[in-house]
Amino acid sequence: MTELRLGRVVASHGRHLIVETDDRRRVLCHARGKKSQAVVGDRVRWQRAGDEGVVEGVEPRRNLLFRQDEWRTKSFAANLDGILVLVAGEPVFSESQLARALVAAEHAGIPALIGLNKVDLPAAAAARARLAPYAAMGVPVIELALKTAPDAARAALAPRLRGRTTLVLGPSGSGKSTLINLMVPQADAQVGEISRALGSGRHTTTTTTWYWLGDPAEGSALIDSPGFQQFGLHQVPAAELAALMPDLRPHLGHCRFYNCMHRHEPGCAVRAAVERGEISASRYRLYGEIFDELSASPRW
Ligand SMILES: Nc1nc2c(ncn2[C@@H]2O[C@H](COP(=O)(O)OP(=O)(O)OP(=O)(O)O)[C@@H](O)[C@H]2O)c(=O)[nH]1
Ligand SMILES: [Mg+2]
Ligand SMILES: [Zn+2]
Repeated sequence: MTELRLGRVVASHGRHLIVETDDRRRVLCHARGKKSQAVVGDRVRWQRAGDEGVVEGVEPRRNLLFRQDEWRTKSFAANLDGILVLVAGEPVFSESQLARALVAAEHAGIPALIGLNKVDLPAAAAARARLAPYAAMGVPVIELALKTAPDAARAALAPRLRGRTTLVLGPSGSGKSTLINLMVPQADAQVGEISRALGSGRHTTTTTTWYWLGDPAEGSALIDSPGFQQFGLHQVPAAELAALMPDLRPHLGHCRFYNCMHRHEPGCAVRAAVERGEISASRYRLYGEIFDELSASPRW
């Protein structure tokens, strides 16, 4: 038996993985067993099998960002230092998706940052207003015009990304590819190499991809992921949801009933805070929407 080596998963596509060795060589690997458990960002043990490799095991993870509906779990990436949710005024972003991504990040213990892109467009004003509750609850919101003011955008992003592994999430059209191309001059080359190895097309939007920002020794990386329509949060028990929302959290423990779910109960400190304007109506509405989803019994 050949020896097991350590590597990092830098792309995944179905059962195929690209593993990067510590001396930066990339090897197409297959996962042992029925289903690949490894995701981008994982450290894995693998061994050679001809020109290719077989992943034999996944090292323990620091964290894992995933979404979960009633039936399926979909992992984004592992061992992250941060998540950058990129949104824009045009196309108008779904606040529900944004809120859900932030709850998932909080649940996984990963700090999140919001990038408001396309601030050159008139629609930015409305988007900025919709993001005000997020800025107020302590999520950094950085304004970007990735296409029309790239130098300023790079300067705003660079210190946030330095020395960290950051997953970029966001709806289609928000500017994720524009961001990757701005921050990673070798992006085309890196993605071309991966596409060739996976035998997939040039625009592999179904693939999650790791990009080094500059010299890998500096440890800065961006992970590009495909967009998503649904963002299920079934990994979160309904009763824990409020504690994962930083604007609701300070009011917990002040309700009349110790087991208050902050929906219709009298003497609810969360609803009182909504009435005083300390929690925004949109955030409380999203709390209710997600809470109801998590507390409903599974459909058959
Ligand atoms: N006005 C304006 N347009 C921008 C800006 N940044 C990106 N765009 C444009 O927005 C469109 C979408 O950008 P992409 O980078 O392809 O968006 P994406 O998030 O990768 O989209 P998907 O690949 O579909 O998920 C392109 O036409 C960009 O040129 C900006 O700062 N201002
Ligand atoms: Mg794109
Ligand atoms: Zn309450």
